Amino acid sequence: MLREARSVVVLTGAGISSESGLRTFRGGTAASAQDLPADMRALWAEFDPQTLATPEAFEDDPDRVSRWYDWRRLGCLHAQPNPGHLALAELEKRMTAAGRSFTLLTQNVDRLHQRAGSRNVVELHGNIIEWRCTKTGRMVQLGAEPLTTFPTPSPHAAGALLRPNVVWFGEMLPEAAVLAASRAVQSCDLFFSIGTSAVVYPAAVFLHAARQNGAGAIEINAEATAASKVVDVCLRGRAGDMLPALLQAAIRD
Ligand code: BJW
Repeated sequence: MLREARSVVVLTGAGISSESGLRTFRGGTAASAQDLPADMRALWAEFDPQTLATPEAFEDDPDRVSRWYDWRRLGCLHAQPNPGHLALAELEKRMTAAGRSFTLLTQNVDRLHQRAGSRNVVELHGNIIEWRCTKTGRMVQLGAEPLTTFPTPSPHAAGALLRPNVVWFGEMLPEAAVLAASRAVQSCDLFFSIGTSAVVYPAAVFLHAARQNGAGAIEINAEATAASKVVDVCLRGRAGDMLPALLQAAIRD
């Protein structure tokens, strides 16, 4: 299917970054849970994305939520792209060189795809590396050091705070990202769902839209998910094993 595809869309989720040591949202444990500071370990243990990753949680307790996101921001900066990320970047390079189309939709906020060399990346849920002013929306580039004041005052407006430039539950996805994703999905003939539980909307809709347009679909996941029954093929295993193998098979003459 991959050898014949003219236009590929890949949707990735937290599972592809788990082999870089970043935790997934639903199920599983941190690759290095024992290394976590005690307060962060406690937060992960009780972490429910639907209650903590919300504007309401930030309003209720900006100190706790900012600390949590700053700690995760540093984790993302220190993490390295793994063979799954690298294989997708290589696949994009080869497909575009051959005049074919490749679009990577990611729900991940960690920027590991870009660091692996992927170019045509659509960030559906923003990113954790940049933070923005709660009043003006202006972006602030943070350094590699931990923030020192929580909650963090915005330099752009008196009384305003900095928040991570991610999409929380109940918030709209960036319009440009949704538009770019919808366009790519409309014209793709092969869709991959990789390392995502496929339960968060509207990202989860893209697989169904691609199927309705007649695209083939492949899932790569360690476990069965909401996407498994919708795809043509389930490749059950780790993305960091499956993707390099798939790349090799696809480019074989
Ligand atoms: C491996 C592996 C390995 C492990 N190899 N695989 C009812 C119906 C429909 C929609 C809604 C509804 N009620 C509410 C909604 C809307 C809501 C939603 O979808 N809720 C559902 C939970 C029901 N969505 C929203 O609110 C979105 N906005 C929106 O809809 O706007 C319109 C609107 C506004 C107001 C009201 C209503 C509508 C926004 C969603 C934002 C999601 N944000 C988060 C947090 C980002 C910031 C942060 O990082 O903290 O995004 S939540 C979290 O989930 C994060 C992820 O991107 C997202 C998806 O998770 P993902 O990536 O799939 O990870 P996991 O952990 O779930 O799965 C990992 C998978 O990897 C597993 O399957 C493993 O098996 C696998 N795996 N290791 C391969 N090595």
